[in-house]
Amino acid sequence: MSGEDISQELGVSRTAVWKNIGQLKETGFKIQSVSNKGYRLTSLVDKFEPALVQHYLTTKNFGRALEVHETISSTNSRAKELAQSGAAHGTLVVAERQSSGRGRLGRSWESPEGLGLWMSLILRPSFPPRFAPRMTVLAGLAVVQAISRITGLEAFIKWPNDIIINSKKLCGILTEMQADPDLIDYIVLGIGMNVNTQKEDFPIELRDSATSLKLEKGEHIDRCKLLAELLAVFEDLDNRYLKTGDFSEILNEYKEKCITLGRTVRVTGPTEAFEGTAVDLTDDFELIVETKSGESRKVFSGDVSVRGIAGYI
Ligand code: BT5
Repeated sequence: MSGEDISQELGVSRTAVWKNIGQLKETGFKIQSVSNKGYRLTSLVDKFEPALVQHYLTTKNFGRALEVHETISSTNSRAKELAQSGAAHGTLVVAERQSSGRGRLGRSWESPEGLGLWMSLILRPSFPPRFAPRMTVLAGLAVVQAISRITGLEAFIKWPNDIIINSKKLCGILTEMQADPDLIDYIVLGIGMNVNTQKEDFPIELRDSATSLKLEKGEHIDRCKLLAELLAVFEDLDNRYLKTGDFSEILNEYKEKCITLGRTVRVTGPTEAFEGTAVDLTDDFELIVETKSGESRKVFSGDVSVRGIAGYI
């Protein structure tokens, strides 16, 4: 496109076009300039460039307030700070790299630069705190649906919060909440997804248990498009739940994608460990496990390993 056409279309001077093209190139967009012809965009920047993310966004609230970091300790920690100081429902924090990404129970989350989706969304739902796990359900389903739409890959959920492809961990979800006994102040929903990670980018101890979209699909994935799709699907699910107030249908969709059900599991709780078969989920998102002696037990915390899936030792 010629500089003249761009300046006319946008109603700005040729100098402004030239300056902005220079800035875009510095950001990482690949733009060829051919004298007397114009500019050609040959590739987009492989970064969470706010303008690019906004360009793809179709949501009303999710991601409309956006903070992007090159490096941050943890997007969840940053989102909690923002939420404490009043950030709105739907505010999003994204980073290219986390220096101390967090998993559950004090574990760490590998978040190498430019290869993943490390994000935290601030939510201020109006339901009571005991329903907070429902957000994890919505998030898990949203991740699975967004992956399917962007890559065509079928992902599954390991209860409560791991996303699995080919028996390996692709993504983890960390839900944190600040609440009074009967009112949620905020939920920070952290999602960590390996997107363009190659095998050698993972630390040795994760190479057999972790995977990425690129490893599974065999091609580079546009992280900005993936982010926008994920937010769109997530907001849709959230609206659907808000509108109907009916969670059972959504929980049924989750169950269909839940790889834990019907399998042998090992539950490691704070005080004891036992094995059994995972048979169902309750409406409160507890896992029902039938032990070998025929006892039916509800699990709502603790770690559950699934035989045959990443992490079962
Ligand atoms: C989780 O914890 O799976 C939740 C991870 C949430 C990460 C996101 S990133 C954005 C936001 N900001 C944060 O600081 N956190 C959230 P958990 O179920 O505890 O799993 C942690 C375990 O997964 C570790 O002990 C490793 O074994 C494994 N692991 C660590 N990094 C991994 C990675 N990149 N891919 C696959 N597995 C990983």
